[in-house]
Amino acid sequence: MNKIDLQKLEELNNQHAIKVVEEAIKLCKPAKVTVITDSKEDIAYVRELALVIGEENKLKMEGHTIHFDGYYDQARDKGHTKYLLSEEVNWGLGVNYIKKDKGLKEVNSFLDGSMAGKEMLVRFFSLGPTNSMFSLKALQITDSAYVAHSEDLLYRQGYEEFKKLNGSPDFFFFLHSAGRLENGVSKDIDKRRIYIDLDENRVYSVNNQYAGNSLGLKKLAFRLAIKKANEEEWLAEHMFIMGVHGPKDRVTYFTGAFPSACGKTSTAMIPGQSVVGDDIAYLKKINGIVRAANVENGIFGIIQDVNPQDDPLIYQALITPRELIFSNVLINDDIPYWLGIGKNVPDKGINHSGEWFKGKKDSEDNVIDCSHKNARYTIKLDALKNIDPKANDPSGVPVQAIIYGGRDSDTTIPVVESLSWSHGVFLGATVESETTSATIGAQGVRKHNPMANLDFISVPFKTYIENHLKFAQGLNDVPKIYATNYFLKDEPGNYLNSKLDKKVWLLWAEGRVHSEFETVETPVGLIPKYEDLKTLFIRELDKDYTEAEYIQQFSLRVLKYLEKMERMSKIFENIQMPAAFTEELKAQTERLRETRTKFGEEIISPFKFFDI
Ligand code: SPV
Ligand code: MN
Repeated sequence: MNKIDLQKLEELNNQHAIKVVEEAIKLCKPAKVTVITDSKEDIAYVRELALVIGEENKLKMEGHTIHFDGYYDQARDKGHTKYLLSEEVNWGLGVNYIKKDKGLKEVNSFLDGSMAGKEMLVRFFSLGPTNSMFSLKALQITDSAYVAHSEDLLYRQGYEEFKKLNGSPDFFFFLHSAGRLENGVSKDIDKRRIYIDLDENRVYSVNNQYAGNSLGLKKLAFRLAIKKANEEEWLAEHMFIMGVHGPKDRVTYFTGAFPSACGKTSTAMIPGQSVVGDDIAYLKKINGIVRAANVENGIFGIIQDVNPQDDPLIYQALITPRELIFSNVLINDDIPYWLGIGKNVPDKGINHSGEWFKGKKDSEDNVIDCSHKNARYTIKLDALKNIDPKANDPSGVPVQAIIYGGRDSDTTIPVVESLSWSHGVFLGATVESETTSATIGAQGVRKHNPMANLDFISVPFKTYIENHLKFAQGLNDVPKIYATNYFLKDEPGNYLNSKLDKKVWLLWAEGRVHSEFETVETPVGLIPKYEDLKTLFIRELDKDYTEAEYIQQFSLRVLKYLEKMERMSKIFENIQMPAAFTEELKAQTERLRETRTKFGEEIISPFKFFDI
């Protein structure tokens, strides 16, 4: 490390940070170490470096670059993402772990000399807004300028924030090496490892580049944050934050957790609303109300089906000059194309498989699409016209409602309000999503994904749910909780709702927060009244919503719901759960059984609950 870089590090006055960097240097043996501050020059240096070392290439439009991840490095590697633990644990929903000494030995052996001949970048970030009680500090060490550049777009600068630590070792740190590169991509994918050390607030990641694996600040810091949140009694959640715009300029903030392909981004981007964040939120109780802050400052979004029709605001951001990284799309004549772009795609070019032509197959005889299904764009949040004015507010935004969104074709109604906070936690903890053609494996299989957080919960499931249950205590204003399902189908398999209908569910929920609509109580929660939906459909979508549609969509499919409760009972029978949760499951099942007996029907019209 040269004098200037050393000085930058020493100016932080943080012995722990110095020690972490020194140890990383000793282990990875880089040819050069560069410390990046919050200065424009330093940040520009990283951007340039990504081009110089070929991890990114310039595209035709000003500021746009393309990065490719290896053909087998296109998504989070769940199998090789493990917790380093000193003893075997049972967290309830399964945990991928490795004995700490064994795991450390292995990952250290892969990191040993991994930066030989390469440049190590040392970067400081803030998770959450700066100058804020939400802010957690994070130190990223990487030999990937793509990783460091992506984090520039996605997170707030934290060099100055680190100074405010006053020497405290209370920060997360991430050591990443892309390992040996071939054509700009990680070569030793069989040695890809992501090992999380919860005790030391550190994560090691090696031989990979895909952001979900490589960027410490994203899903790796998220796991460390969940543990911290549980200890300190706040929530770290896989949630968007949005402003829902009700009548007369009223803005009501919602957070929402949806497993992939359940409508998370499309909800956050509903026309007329504003976005605070699209992936990870920290929620804290401040003076009796829940406030939430976006952990990030940018979007690492799925690009498939972003087109002028379905996603006009994101599309607009992607076709105008700005700092933007495309990953794993098709490049032809320095112009990016992707699946569902809404225009003709050339039949050749370069993509994540190298030279690509229409009909190209991989070594397992699978046809390679023009772009990967998980191809992405990385932009700053302020690239979007619908960014909420409070997106960077150090005190976050007040949260008045939480949505849990699942995906199933034959059971759950489009929108329901929970009967209570603990019933709402139950709704979140029992979210299921059916696999689609966009996911790997068989289609139509239901996967249980509590709070859309299954992959990231880093504490025993009981503890995680207890923390949620407790969170409402001491609040003056308890957020309402909703469950949505945008994917209900009729017998022949047609969707019962159009893509636009979710706007009505959302605005109904917004109105409920302000006591504008009455509800009908059913065994599964509070549902909207027909008249209110009819008014909202006309007001918001200029659409005539018929009584027949209401009956079809909001009928209680009681047998199907009972089947879901059976699936849940099976899952939870072997897990120690908080009594309040077990009660909710029992009570829910009881209410469904009684209703079935009382009406003697399998599908019960919502109108039948009106007179109870
Ligand atoms: C997700 O998969 O939930 C993402 C993308 O947000 S990743 O960075 O891979 O986690
Ligand atoms: Mn995510």
